[in-house]
Amino acid sequence: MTVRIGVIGTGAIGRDHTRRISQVLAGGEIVALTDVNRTSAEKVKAEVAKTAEIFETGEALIASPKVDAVLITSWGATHEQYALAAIAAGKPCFCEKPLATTAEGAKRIVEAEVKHGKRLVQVGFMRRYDAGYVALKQAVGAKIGAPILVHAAHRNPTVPEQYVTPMAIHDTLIHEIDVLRWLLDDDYVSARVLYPRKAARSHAKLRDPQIVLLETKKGVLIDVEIFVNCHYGYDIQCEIVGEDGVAKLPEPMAVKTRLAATLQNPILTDWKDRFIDSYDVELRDFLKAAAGGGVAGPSSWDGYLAAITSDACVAAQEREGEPVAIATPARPALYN
Ligand code: NAI
Ligand code: ISE
Repeated sequence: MTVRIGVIGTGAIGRDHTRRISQVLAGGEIVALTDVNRTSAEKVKAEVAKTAEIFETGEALIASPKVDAVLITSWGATHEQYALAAIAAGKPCFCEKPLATTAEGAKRIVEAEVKHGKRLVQVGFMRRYDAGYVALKQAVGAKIGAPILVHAAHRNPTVPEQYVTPMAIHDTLIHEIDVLRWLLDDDYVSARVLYPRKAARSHAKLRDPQIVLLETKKGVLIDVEIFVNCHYGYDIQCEIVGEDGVAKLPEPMAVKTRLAATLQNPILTDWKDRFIDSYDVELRDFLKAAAGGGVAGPSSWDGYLAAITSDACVAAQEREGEPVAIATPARPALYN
């Protein structure tokens, strides 16, 4: 069966996922597009989805009988309204991270899905599909003994002007929040944020870089550096220290050169390239489950727990250095 897909938000990742479904993956067809900026939807239609119909609103796209399943790739603060509309329509939806920009918003999605009685939302936590993270998880389980410490870094070369301090958490750190909970099979109990001096490339509304310290129920201490104006590249690092050894996330494949008396190893600069395979695999998973009318992969529950932690980290940003407690609610049976 070919799943007929509608895409809400045709910016950077909406365009890339549209290209992926149209040109790379089997099992899906982009039949509908919408964006508050109609010109963007028209451009994406012309480039990678020639037969798609352009809808005036996300709600109209979700309601259309032409659309079997939905991709929500608009700005984070708009995800909740579309996820709720997709659940109300009984249609599977792939919602880019964050599920919602607050825990309250994410909770409303969980409650709607539980009421509906069936999972309909996959959250775009693509790192769970990344071959490097999957290998790291295997090493943590089988080789290095029980984890004690995690050192991680999330570095972007640059971010747009409208990127402000809390986005370092709900737009950027949200990836580590989810993938480390999954890697360690653990939950968070507290968060702290520390700031060094502000980097020269930052701006008035962005404290960059920053260090987030997370503590887990099993007693693991995690430090994550978030540096979104690091300039030199897109660099994701993760090292886990266990009882018996240390496991490190592999570097992306790159050709080393020996030139002009220098040994060089290139570093990627764009998240689209760094996780290109993981996006393919997560959407293949989505298309497969959506063909049967459901979803698999990271759930609304995962999105909700990430949002609870994200809210705590934003509060910790405002209380520099002070710990903020994180409580994990009881899991509804739907997500067992
Ligand atoms: P973007 O700004 O390039 O594109 C967002 C698009 O959504 C814009 O064209 C905008 O006009 C449109 N839009 C905004 N509000 C809308 C609404 N209410 N209805 C319809 N369209 C609307 O942003 P980008 O980078 O594509 O990010 C989009 C989402 O994807 C964000 O939630 C972001 O966190 C997530 N993302 C995930 C990545 C990952 O690695 N998984 C990578 C980049 C983005
Ligand atoms: C962006 O939205 C992403 O999800 C990227 O993976 C992340 O590195 C970046 O910081 C976010 O802004």
